[in-house]
Amino acid sequence: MKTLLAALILSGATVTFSQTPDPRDSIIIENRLTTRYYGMCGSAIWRIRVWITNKDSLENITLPLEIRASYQAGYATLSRPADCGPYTTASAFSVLLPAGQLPFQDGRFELYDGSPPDTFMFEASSDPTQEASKVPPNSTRRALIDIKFDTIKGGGGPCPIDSTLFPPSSTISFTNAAGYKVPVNFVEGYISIIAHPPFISNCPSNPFELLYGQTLSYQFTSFEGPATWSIFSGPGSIDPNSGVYTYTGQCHLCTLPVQIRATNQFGDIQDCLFLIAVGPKGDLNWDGILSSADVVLMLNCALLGIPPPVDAGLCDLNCDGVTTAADVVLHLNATYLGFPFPC
Ligand SMILES: [Ca+2]
Ligand SMILES: [Ca+2]
Repeated sequence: MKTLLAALILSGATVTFSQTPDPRDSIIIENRLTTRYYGMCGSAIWRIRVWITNKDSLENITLPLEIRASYQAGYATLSRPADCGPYTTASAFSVLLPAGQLPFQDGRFELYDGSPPDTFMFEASSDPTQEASKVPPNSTRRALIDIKFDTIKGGGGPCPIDSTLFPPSSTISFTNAAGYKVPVNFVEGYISIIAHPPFISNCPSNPFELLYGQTLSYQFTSFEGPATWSIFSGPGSIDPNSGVYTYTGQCHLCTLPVQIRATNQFGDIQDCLFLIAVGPKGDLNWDGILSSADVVLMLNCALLGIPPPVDAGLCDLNCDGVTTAADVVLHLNATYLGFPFPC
C-alpha cells in the first residue's frame, strides 16, 4: 500500500514537473509606454522587443501571439507583409539572435487582419546539419526579436500582447537540443498608449460678469492640434470650429455654470467649466443695480417710446413681447420692493 501511494505521488509529481515550465525557460514581452504613431503601411515605424532565457540549447522557438485593443480602443497595427506597394516589408520581425542561430525564420499572418484582436506567429528553427545554429543556453535575458508596427493609434490604456494557440495546434514552446518540445514561462507585454487631450489653454478661472441683456463673446483656444468645440452643459452656443462662445445674459441675478468641451481627431476630450454671473433684469442703464435711474428709463420706454441706451427689448419685463404699463408696474415692484420678475 505504501509502495502504491509512493508510486502515485511520484507519478503525480512527474506529471506536474513535465507540465510546469522550468523557471530558467522564459519568453518575455517588453512593456512600452508610447505616444501614437501614424506610419504608412509597411513603415515599421515602431517596435517592441521579445526576450528569452533558456536552460538548454534550443533548436526551435514557436511563439504564437495575440494582441488586443486597450480598454479605450487603442491598438497597434503590425508592419506585416501586406500589399503596401513600394513600402512592403519582408517580415514583421527583426531577428536579434547572433548571425547563424535559428536561421530558418518564418512569420504567419493568415489570422491577422488589422482589427483587434489579432493573432500572429513567429517561428525559428536551427539547421539540423549545423550544431552551431542552435541557441546556446542563456541564463540572462537575450533579445530574440523586435516586433514591428506601422501605427499606434486610438485611445489610451494598455494593449496586451499575450500568448495564444495558433491553429491547428501551435502553442508557445521551445524545442530543446534533444528534440523535445518543452513548455515556457511566458510574461505578457503591454503597449501603453498615451492619450493627448486637447489642452484648453484659456479656461476662465473667474466668473464672467454679464449685465442683463449683454452679450458675452469669448474665444476658447487649445493646444495639441485642432479641436472640435461643443457645449456639454449650460446655456449659450459655441462655434464648433473657431471655439467662439456666445451668450446673451437672460437670467435675473443668476450664476450659470457652463461646461464646454474640446474634442480632438482621436476622440480625446477636455472640458472647461466656468461660471457666468448675470446682473439684474430691469437694469436699463447697465450700471449693475436697480435704481430710480432705471425707473425713469422704464417710464420713458413704456410711455414715450424712448428706448433705453442699451436695448429696447429689455423694457419687456413680463415677456409678452411688448412694452406696456404692466412692465412698468413690475419694474417698480422690483426696484422698490425687491419683488422678483415673473420671467
Ligand atoms: Ca441701473
Ligand atoms: Ca411686456
